[in-house]
Amino acid sequence: MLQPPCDLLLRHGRLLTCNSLIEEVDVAIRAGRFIAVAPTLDLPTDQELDLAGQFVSSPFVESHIHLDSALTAGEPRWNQSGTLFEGIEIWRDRKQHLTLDDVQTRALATLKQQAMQGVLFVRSHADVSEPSLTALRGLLAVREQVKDWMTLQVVAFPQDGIYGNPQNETLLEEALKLGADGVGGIPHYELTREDGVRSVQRVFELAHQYGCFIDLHCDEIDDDQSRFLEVVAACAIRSGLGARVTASHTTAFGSYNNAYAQKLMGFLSRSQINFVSNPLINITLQGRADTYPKRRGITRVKELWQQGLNVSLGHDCIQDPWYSLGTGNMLDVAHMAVHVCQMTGLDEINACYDMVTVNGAKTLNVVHDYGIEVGKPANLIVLEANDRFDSIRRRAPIRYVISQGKVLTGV
Ligand code: 17E
Ligand code: FE2
Repeated sequence: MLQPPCDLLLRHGRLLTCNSLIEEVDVAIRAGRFIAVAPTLDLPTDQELDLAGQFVSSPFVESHIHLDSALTAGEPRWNQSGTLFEGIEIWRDRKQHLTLDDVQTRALATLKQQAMQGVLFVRSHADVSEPSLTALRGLLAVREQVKDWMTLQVVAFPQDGIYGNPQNETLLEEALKLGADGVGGIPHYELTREDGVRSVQRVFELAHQYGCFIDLHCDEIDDDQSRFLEVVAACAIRSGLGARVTASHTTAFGSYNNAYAQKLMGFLSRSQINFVSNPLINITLQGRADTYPKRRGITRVKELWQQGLNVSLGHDCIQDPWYSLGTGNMLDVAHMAVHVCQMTGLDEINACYDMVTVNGAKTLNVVHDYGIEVGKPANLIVLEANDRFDSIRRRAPIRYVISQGKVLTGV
C-alpha cells in the first residue's frame, strides 16, 4: 500500500535508548508527531536531513526562570553587594515602571533566545506583588503568543511575601483567577518564621482551591535555621500532592547539620516532591555573609539524586538584578552543576544532563508529551556531540531544533 509521505525524515542520528545505550536511528515525523523511530527507515518524505551521527536528544527544559525581570540588569542600578536581598530591592524599584509592552518584549526576546538553544519547555515565575499585576498579565499573554513553538508555564510568585503587605494575599489569589498555572511562595522572606509557615499552608490551600501546581522559592538563604522545606514536605505528605509540588532553590539544605538533613531526607522521600536547583545563580548569590571557609550555598543535589528524588536544574536569571550574566544555554547550567555539586563521575555527569531534560519534564509534569517515541509531539534537538557527557563537556552547539514537527530556523 502506498504510504503518505512523511514531512521530515532525520537520518543517522545517535539516540539514547531507555537503557542508556546509544543507538543509530532514523526518525520520521508527520503532522507534528513522531511516526517511526528505527535503525533504518525507508519512507517517502518531503524533507530529509542527514544528521551524520550527531546526538539526538529530547529538548531542554528550563524548569525555573524569571522572565518578567529578564534583560533588566543595571536598571535602575547595578547590584553591588551581589546578594539576593539587594536584588529584591532593585527589582522593587524597577517593577514600578513595568508596562505590558516592556514585559512582553523582554520575555519574548528571552524565549526566542532559549528556543534557538534547544529549550522548548519553560516554567517562569511572575512577580505578583505589585498592584497592577502587569508582570503576570504580560507573561500570560506571551504564553498564548508562543504556544505553537514553546510550552510556557507561569507561576504566580509573591516576591515580597504573602504577608509582608496587606494586599499581597489578595493579589496572589487574583493572579490565580487570571489563569496562572502555578502558585508560589517565599517563606524565608516572610516577616516572621510563623508567617513563613502559614504562607506555605496558604499556598497549599490555594493550589487545592484553584487546581494548580505549587512551586515555592524555599529556603533561599544560608541560614541553617531556615527550615520551611520540612513544612513543604509535611503539607505534601498530608495532602498527597507531592508530584505536583516543587521546592526551588532550597539552598539552606546545604547548611543544615547532617543529623537533621538525614532525618529530613526520609521525609522528602515520603513526600515525593520535585526539586529545582539553580547553580549559576546560587553559587554567586549565596555565601555573601561568609568570610572563609566560604559555603557554596547549593542544595544537596547529589544526595537528593542518590535518594531517587526528582531534581532538575534552572537558569533562574538572564541578565537581571540577581545575575547580570546568563544566555539561556542549559548546558551552561548543567556544566556549573557538575562542578559546584561535584558530580564528576560519568553517571553523575550524565545525570546532570538528565536534570536539564527529562527530569525537568517531570518537574513540569509534561512527560506524557515528552520523549522521542512514536505518537508523541515531534520535539527534539540535534547537538554537535556524541552523547550526554560530550554535550556537557563541550557545551556543544545545537545543530537543529525541531518543535512540533517543524525545524526552527528563527522564531
Ligand atoms: N527572586 C528570588 O527571590 N530569588 C531569586 N533567585 C530570583 C528572584 C532570581
Ligand atoms: Fe528563582
